[in-house]
Amino acid sequence: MKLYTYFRSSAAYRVRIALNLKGLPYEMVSIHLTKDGGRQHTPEFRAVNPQMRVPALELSSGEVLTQSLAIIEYLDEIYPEPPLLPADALERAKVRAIAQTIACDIHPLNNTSPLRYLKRQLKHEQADIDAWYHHWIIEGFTAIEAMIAPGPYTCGAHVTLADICLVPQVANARRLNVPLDKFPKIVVADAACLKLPAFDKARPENQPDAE
Ligand SMILES: N[C@@H](CCC(=O)N[C@@H](CS)C(=O)NCC(=O)O)C(=O)O
Repeated sequence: MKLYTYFRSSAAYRVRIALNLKGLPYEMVSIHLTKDGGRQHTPEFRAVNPQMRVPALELSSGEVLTQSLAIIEYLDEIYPEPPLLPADALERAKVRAIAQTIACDIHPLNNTSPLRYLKRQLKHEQADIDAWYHHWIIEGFTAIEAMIAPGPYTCGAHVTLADICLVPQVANARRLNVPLDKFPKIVVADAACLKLPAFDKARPENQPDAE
């Protein structure tokens, strides 16, 4: 499989973790999201993903999957071990609720394109944009802190899709100096995950394209 990725992309980070947890080999193609105005906009990459975003996962059949959660759920269905979603429907809904709080409610507001739009089109100052970034992470993390089950991981004793989404979002928060002292359960779950080789190998700083 071929993963179109970028070291700093938290959505690609999610897929790297899932592939590592499943023990699946993959080749990485780095798409630099800022150089030359963003190489995700080249015609070559647009042919891979019409949305011009990473991640995209090219399967050995040549089929290309996009959207990190769709990719991860596909991998979980085709390669069921270890499972990334609980067998119980209620527990599964709780895992998806945390994953979607991050992937649907926090991350889209702090993503490269909306931030670029705030700056270039709406002419906001960098300080306002940073405040916006902090605000949506703090609001989302406040909800997640109340949703976290007794650990060590976000939803209990097993790593799930919720952890796969949480760890990259915490990395973004740290990179932008969002204070995490009000989120002790998030910090503990993040630390537990990062002790696992599958998470550690997927960290931005451990990628071949890291800067
Ligand atoms: N919902 C998508 C988000 C994908 C996404 O927005 N990726 C970002 C990097 S984290 C990107 O490629 N941004 C490029 C851009 O916005 O131009 C997913 O989960 O895969």
